[in-house]
Amino acid sequence: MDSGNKPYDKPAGGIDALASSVRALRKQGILGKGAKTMLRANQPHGFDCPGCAWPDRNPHSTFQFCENGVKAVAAEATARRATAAFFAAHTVSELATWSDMELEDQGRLTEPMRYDAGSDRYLPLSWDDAFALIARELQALDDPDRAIFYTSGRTSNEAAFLYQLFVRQFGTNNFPDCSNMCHEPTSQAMPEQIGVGKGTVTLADFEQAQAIFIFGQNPGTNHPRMLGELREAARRGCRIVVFNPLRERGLERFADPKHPVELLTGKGTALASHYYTLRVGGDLAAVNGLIKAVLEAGAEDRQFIHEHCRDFEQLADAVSAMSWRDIEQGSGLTEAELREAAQVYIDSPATIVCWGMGITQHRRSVATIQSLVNLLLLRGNIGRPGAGACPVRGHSNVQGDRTMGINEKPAAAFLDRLGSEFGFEPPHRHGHDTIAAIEAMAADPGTVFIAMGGNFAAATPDSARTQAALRNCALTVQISTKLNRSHVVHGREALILPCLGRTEIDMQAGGMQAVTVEDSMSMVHRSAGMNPPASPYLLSEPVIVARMAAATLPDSRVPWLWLVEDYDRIREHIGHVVAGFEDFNARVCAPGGFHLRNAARERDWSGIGGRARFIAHALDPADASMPAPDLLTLTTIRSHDQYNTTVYGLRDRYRGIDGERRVLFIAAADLARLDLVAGQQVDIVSVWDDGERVAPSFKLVEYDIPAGCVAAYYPETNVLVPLGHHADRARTPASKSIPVRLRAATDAVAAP
Ligand SMILES: Nc1nc2c(c(=O)[nH]1)N[C@H]1C(S)=C(S)[C@@H](COP(=O)(O)OP(=O)(O)OC[C@H]3O[C@@H](n4cnc5c(=O)[nH]c(N)nc54)[C@H](O)[C@@H]3O)O[C@H]1N2
Ligand SMILES: Nc1nc2c(c(=O)[nH]1)N[C@H]1C(S)=C(S)[C@@H](COP(=O)(O)OP(=O)(O)OC[C@H]3O[C@@H](n4cnc5c(=O)[nH]c(N)nc54)[C@H](O)[C@@H]3O)O[C@H]1N2
Ligand SMILES: [Mo]
Repeated sequence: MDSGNKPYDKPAGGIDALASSVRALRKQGILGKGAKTMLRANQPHGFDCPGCAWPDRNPHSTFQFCENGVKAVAAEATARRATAAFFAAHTVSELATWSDMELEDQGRLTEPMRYDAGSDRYLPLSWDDAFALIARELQALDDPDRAIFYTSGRTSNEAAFLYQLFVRQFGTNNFPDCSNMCHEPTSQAMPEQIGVGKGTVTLADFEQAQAIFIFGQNPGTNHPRMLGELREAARRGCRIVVFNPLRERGLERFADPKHPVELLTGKGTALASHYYTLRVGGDLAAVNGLIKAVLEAGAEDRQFIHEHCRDFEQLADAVSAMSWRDIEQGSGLTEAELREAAQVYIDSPATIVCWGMGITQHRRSVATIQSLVNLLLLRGNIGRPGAGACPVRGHSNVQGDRTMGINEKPAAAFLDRLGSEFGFEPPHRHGHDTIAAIEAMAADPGTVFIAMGGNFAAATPDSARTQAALRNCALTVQISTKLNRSHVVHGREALILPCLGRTEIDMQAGGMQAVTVEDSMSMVHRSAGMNPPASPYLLSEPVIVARMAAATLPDSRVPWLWLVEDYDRIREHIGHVVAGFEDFNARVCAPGGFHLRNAARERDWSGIGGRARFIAHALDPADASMPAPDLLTLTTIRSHDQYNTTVYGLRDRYRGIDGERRVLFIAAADLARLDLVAGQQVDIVSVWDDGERVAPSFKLVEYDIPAGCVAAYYPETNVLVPLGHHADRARTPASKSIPVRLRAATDAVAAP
């Protein structure tokens, strides 16, 4: 292979993972202190790792080593600081030319800052002045729907609950959140079929599964602790079946750094027993191919279907109308491959199906997820030990934030309980999701945009349009731990409000506070930091929300400041409002916390009329899934050295990339067909009905990827994702299937 791309032939994990962790600690200046911090991650009296939403094993077990967990914690516990002196030394126009990595590398934010247009700099201001400014701008709006409140998924349950209460008392449901770009299609698809929008498995099921199917997920990078479960499963003979256009090293072979023999021999354990490199976007066809093969073999579980399901005939009819030719064309897999995978499914008495962003970020994602649930129901794999649906969430509390009411389309029953608990009438009009929020900001120069964490300017699609929309706002407020693009792409007025992170001590009048989070398998547990705050001026997220609310809503009867003296008081209210949280304070004290009830897991279908439902979906016509000859389908992925928009470094170890991020993975066949050579610089041009979007200067890297498909890192490629290109119904940006064309690079690398 060309241009510095050396395929990685060792197992994932192993010595290299340890070495990379040490490098991360050294880079953040916390090599000694960091080790102590790490030992408290995901421990009963420690903090919840901000890395991902994968659940913790036994809370009493020893520390679970996780390379990317170390990087996430180190990035927060860093010794570096972005102080007022730093902001005095750089204009915002200058900072806007820096890369995402350079911005985050400045370290933790230390005090509240306000944009000063005269000097084009951020200047310090007091917290009181910051809250007064927010209150003034919000109160000046003639309509509460002109304010937008974004949430990223690290926000704790307590902060999220207070935040949605504040915003609803203010009068809007404008709650775009990172879920809108992530597992929204999952939350749309599953309730219609099984009555719940969350995964139905726990870690105990991973111990009993006989087959685990993994669609569009890269746990070696994004959920490394999942590899430990897969390793155990593989060693006891469980089949692991992967559908992914890229051969991800972390799904093929893993050496657990905890196991000295694997570490020293460097051999590791083989994970995937079957690996299918389907076309990008080929999953809907592939899953229906599996269903067709199961039906043709007469291997459906008739008794389960008879007792528990409805609309089986519609599914059977729809699938029998699909031809194997269309399935092969749509999936890029052969009938024989799909029959082989279906046989693994048929032979397994208990199967888990996992999925990630490779499934959700497509136009037909809701249909694909409903097909995955159809596949599970077909053989009774919901509500059986060792079996079930496992959507693998991203941010460590993204699932909890939704549970707490961060939802632009809240259920009426939730609003009723919220209203009666606090004696007000919450708004019922649906609010803006992420895409609608961008459109609204672009259209209304008076918008107030407040972000609880995250990096809206970089994470969202159609970067040029989104950034123009942010610049159009009257006020942008970013509640953040570290400097990022959303601070340098701002409204006429702009505030940066620095907050405590997970690893830090949160001291309030009532003593040291813990918050709570919910993981991807619905375990709710406590998280308490133990490092001194990065700066004495930081406030906790709940306190920031309470003080915004107290300043903005002087007539509110909620005792905002009293509630945040002791977060037990917030949890008391959560227990009254949120179903499943009764007696919250007592139950969450159990080591490891408690599991939220999941009706589907108990085969209780009372919430959906007494039966689970098959929902059939037609395939796209063959010509729609096969793009025009010079068009390629671009999927945007994460490197091993990033956390979403936070770029830790330039090394994507398992894919053999080092020292750069502007690379485009492309098949040898496409290079030949398009008369291109590896190492050449190209501009990527996305093709859409409202004109071209260009991402300049990407280096071609020849890669084992199906012909017609290319891959590149996000967020650099978000400039290519048209705002109108999103999942049907769920409106998740279709950032894993962007129609693009390549042309020889016209320019040197442009600014970020
Ligand atoms: N270290 C680290 N951890 C993280 C994150 C991070 O950025 N870094 N992000 C967090 C967040 S918010 C999330 S949501 C998760 C994301 O975790 P993942 O869901 O793993 O997300 P991605 O890396 O975007 O893509 C997953 C996989 O989808 C494959 N893929 C691409 N297109 C297709 C397709 O059309 N079909 C199929 N079947 N596969 C496809 C890619 O090859 C890749 O292996 O991880 C969380 N954890
Ligand atoms: N093209 C493309 N676009 C995508 C994706 C993709 O795969 N492809 N993935 C999408 C997905 S799955 C997601 S979830 C979104 C992510 O979207 P976001 O959640 O908006 O983005 P992050 O990069 O996770 O946010 C990073 C910032 O969060 C702040 N932060 C970190 N910790 C804390 C904390 O404890 N409190 C507070 N208040 N702030 C904190 C820091 O300032 C940091 O700069 O991106 C989406 N965008
Ligand atoms: Mo995500």
